[in-house]
Amino acid sequence: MSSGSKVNFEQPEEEDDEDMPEDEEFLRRMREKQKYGRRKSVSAEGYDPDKDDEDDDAEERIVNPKSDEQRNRLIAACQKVLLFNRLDKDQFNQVLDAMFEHVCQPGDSVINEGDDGDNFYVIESGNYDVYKVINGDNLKVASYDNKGSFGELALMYNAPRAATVSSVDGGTLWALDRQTYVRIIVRANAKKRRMYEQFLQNVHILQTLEEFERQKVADAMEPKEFEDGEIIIQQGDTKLDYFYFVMEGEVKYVLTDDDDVEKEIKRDTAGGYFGELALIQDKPRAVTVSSVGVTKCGCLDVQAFERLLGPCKEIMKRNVDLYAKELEQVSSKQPAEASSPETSN
Ligand code: 1OR
Repeated sequence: MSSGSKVNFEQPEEEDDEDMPEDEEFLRRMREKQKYGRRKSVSAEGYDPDKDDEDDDAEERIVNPKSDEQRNRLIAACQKVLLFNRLDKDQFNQVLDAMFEHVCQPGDSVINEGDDGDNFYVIESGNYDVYKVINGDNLKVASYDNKGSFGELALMYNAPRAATVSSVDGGTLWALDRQTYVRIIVRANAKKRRMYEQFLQNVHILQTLEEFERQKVADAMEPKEFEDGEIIIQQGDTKLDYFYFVMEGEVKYVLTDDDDVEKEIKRDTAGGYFGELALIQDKPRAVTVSSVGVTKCGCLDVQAFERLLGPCKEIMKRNVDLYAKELEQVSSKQPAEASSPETSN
């Protein structure tokens, strides 16, 4: 555990079998654990993401007992974590079993830059600031506000902690140990990485990135599927959460003017991207983006966008002028050219 952090390994409360009939798998594991006395052991493992899935069963499973109340809070916090979306039910349950509560006091540093990675953290509550030493100065580079997760980089890339993360006002985190993270998340990620890498190779703005940088974008991308007509981004929204690539299907951009008249600006298909403008300019969303038919997108959260697409931002900024022209055209009621950002295929 990182120095300076206060960790609460919450003790299990007395559990009555009748109270949790829905979680039989959990109980079965608990009984098995008691029967065979299996202990957790955390090793400085290397990992092979392409290892056969059958090997998975041979590996030690970590179970940190929890009360019903804790498990419910844990599930609620984890439901918002995109990284967990691609896990099947069994994998997700194994992750839930292994996670443990980590209560922070104000000012605690949960992660220290340069340390070895021990855990991945999901935020249940509290604000957390991220600091990084840049040119000798310890600068605040990001913050998390009562949601999100952090600490994946050191575990994913077997690297020292890239930044320091500390609790501002105290709060509750859920920690997942390195061994389980590598065994389940990194392995599940390998399949996704291959899928996204192929797609990203053909995305024009990413051509300036090195291959390993593209790989990191692939790792950070999460799939989101939208039904026909579903609103992906709402004009005026100040919640700047994600940046999107269109992977399959089509999206349309609609501007609602001051008289509440809606005007379609343009459409984008596979290879196009959207959502960067508000993130770059730190302004409310400029138009509404919705799906035309079922549309599959890959998205990056705002931290990953900042961290990984920094080198591409200059190219994206060029589109700001293009957007302004498109909006101008629409506002002056001239039909918009079928132009799209230079990144779209
Ligand atoms: P980690 O395992 O390296 C520190 O431990 C965590 O802070 C890291 O994983 C990320 O989850 C999280 N650069 C590096 N790490 C960041 C950053 C970041 N933001 C959050 N983390 N930024 C780039 C700074 C030049 C800030 C991006 C907004």
